[in-house]
Amino acid sequence: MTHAADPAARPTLSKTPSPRPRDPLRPDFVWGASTSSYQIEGAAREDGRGESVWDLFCRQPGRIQNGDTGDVACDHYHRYREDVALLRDLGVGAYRFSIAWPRVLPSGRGSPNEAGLAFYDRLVDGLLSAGIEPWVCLYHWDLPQALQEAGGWANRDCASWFADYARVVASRLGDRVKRFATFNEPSVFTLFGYAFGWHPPAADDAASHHAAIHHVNLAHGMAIDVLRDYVIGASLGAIHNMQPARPVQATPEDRAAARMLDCYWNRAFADPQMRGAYPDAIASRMAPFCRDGDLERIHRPADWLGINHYSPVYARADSASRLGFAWSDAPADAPRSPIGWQIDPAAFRDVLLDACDRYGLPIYVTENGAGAVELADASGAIDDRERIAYLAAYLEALEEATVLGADVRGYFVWSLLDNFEWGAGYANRFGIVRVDLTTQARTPKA
Ligand code: IFM
Repeated sequence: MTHAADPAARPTLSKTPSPRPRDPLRPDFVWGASTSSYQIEGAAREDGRGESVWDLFCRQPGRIQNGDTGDVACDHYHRYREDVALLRDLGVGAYRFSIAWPRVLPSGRGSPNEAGLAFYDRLVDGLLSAGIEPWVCLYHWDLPQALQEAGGWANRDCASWFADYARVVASRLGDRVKRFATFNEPSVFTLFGYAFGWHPPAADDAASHHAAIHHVNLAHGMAIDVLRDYVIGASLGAIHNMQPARPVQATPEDRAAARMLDCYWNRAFADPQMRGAYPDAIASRMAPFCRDGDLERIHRPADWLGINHYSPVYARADSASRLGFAWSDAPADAPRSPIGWQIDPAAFRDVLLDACDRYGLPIYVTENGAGAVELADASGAIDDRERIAYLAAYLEALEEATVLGADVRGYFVWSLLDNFEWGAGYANRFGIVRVDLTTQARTPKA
C-alpha cells in the first residue's frame, strides 16, 4: 500500500516536538539556506547587467507594495563575502541561489557578459572555500526583458534561448558546481504572470498561459540535456512548489475547482517532467502547443525533486474563470503565520509522502520558512519566536514523513536574508538574518 492510498493511517502530529530515540534523518542529510538573484543581489544597473522583467514591472505604479524595487535589495552583489561568512557561521552545508539570466546574458541571448559570470565565479569560489556546497538554480523568475519583448515564455523559441543560457552557465561553473536545478516554482510565475496578471508580464490570457507552461517544460528538458553534457558528475533536479489544493467550502463546485487548481499548481510541470504526461484534466488545453516528440524532450532523467512548501492553497468555483477555478484565501478559522499564511505542518508531511510515491525521486526541500512583518528592538535584534515555532513544527513534520518512508535528503530554509518579497516588496520578511535596508547591516535573528 502506498502512503498516498492511505492518508487516514497517518498519525496526527503532536503540538510540541517530542524527543526521538535517534535521529531519523540520513547521516548525509543536507542542511541549507536558499535565496534568489532578483530578491537579494541589487546592483541592477552595474557591470553590464541587462534589464529583467521584474525591473520593468517594479517601475509600474501600483504593482509593488510601497513602490519597492530590487534595484538595491540586500546589495548581495557587493556584500556576498559577508553573506558567505553568515552561512558559514550558521553551519549550513549547502547554499541554494539563482543566477540572474540578464546578468550573464544582458539581452537574454548572444554574447555573455564577462563581469556577470565573474561575479558568480567569485561567489562559488567563496562558498567552496567556506566548505559550503553551491546549489545553482538557473531560473528564479528574472527573465531578460529583451526576451519578454520577443514574446517571453509564450514564444516556443524561449526554450532554446534557455538551453543556450544553460550552456553558458554550465560551461563556466560546471567544473565547481555539480548541483543544478532548472526552474524554481514554474507554476507560480506562469499562473501569476500569464493568467492572473499579478506578476510580469501581467497577462490574463489562457492561450499564452498554456503556451508558457509548455515552453517552460520544454526548456527544462532541453536544459537537463545540456547540463548532463557539460557538467561531469552533475546532480540535476527541478524545483516545484507543492501544496495541497483544497476547496474553500465543501461543495461539489469548490471541490471541482480545487482539482483544477491542483493540476495547474502541483502537476502541470512535475507530471510531464517526471512522468512524461500532462494531467488528463488539462491535456486537451496543452495539445495545441505540444508537437510530436515534445513529451520525450520534456521527460528527461532527473536525479532529485526539489519541493518548496509553506502552506496549503485554496480554490473556489468561479463560472467566469477560463481555468476552472478562482484563487481563494484560506478559511477564516485557519491558524496563520504573521503574514496570514495558513500553518499546517501535517500538510507538509503529506506532501512529502505523496510526492515520494508519485515521482519516485529523492526529495530535497528547497524552500520552507515563515514570513513576518518584523520590527527590531533598540539594539537591532529580532526575537522571532513565531518563526522558530513554525520551523520546529515543520521540521517535525519532515521527520515524521521520513519515518513513514519518504526519501527526504535535505532541507533549505527560506530564506537566508530578509529580501525583496515580490508584490509585497520588503514588508514581508522571511530571513533568518535581519537586513536593515537603510544601512544593509545583517543581524542573525533569534
Ligand atoms: O520569496 C518567495 C520565493 O521567491 C519563491 N517561493 C516562495 C517565497 C516566499 O513567498
